Amino acid sequence: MTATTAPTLESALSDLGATPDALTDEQRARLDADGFLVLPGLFAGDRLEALRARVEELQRAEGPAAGHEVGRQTGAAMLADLINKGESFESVFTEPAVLAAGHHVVGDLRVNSLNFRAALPGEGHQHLHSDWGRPVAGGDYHLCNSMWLLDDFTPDNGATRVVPGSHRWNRAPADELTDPTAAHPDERLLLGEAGTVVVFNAHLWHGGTLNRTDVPRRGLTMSYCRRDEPQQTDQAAHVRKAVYDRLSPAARFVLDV
Ligand SMILES: O=C(O)CCC(=O)C(=O)O
Repeated sequence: MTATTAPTLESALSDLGATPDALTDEQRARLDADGFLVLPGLFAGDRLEALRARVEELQRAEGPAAGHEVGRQTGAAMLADLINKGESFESVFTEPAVLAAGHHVVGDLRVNSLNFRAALPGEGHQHLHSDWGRPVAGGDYHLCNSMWLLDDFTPDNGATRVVPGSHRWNRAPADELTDPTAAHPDERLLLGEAGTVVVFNAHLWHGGTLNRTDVPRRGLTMSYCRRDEPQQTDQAAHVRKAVYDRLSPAARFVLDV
């Protein structure tokens, strides 16, 4: 009988292709300095179409309850617990470059959650915030997020804004800003074509902006947390048998199921 070896973080990342060469040194340096990294065309083509189609099906099926697992937001359409809601989402949390970036930011990681947010026409503006509730010092990061652009993000349709470098400030926007809804002098809009992924250190100050068009601006948020932190979606509690059975040992390790 052959004994199977339980995956380790290193073996899981390696099996999934999230090896050191999944990112260049320059990309890692940019993620460190700016707090975000744009990866154009990462899932353009059939993958993009499959994800859009599944999101549209789920929105029809879930109706007004959609997003209830993580709490609904005014001005936005939400979906949550997506890893359990379609096979096309399984290649999102195992995407080598994004996983490698998550590992670079938080070290020993597991999936935090995979959700969907669409800024609705005429709405969607958010406070500048960090996804981690409190400032951290010395690069002790707990959370890395990524925005998967299901539509082009344009200056008009509610693209995410970020304040480059703010993840290194060890300050919370709510404590620093008189009006966290106002434009920040250093903010930048994350613009790109559908099929782009923007990985961002979730300690970076960021937020959705107002969608001035008449169609929703859609994106998936795929986040990883440190392995010793609670997940936004408790994957072991939620994972469906069909999903578990399909996943490789390495993917199960990253999901922590
Ligand atoms: O959808 C976006 O542009 C950003 C969403 C976000 O930052 C959030 O909901 O915390």
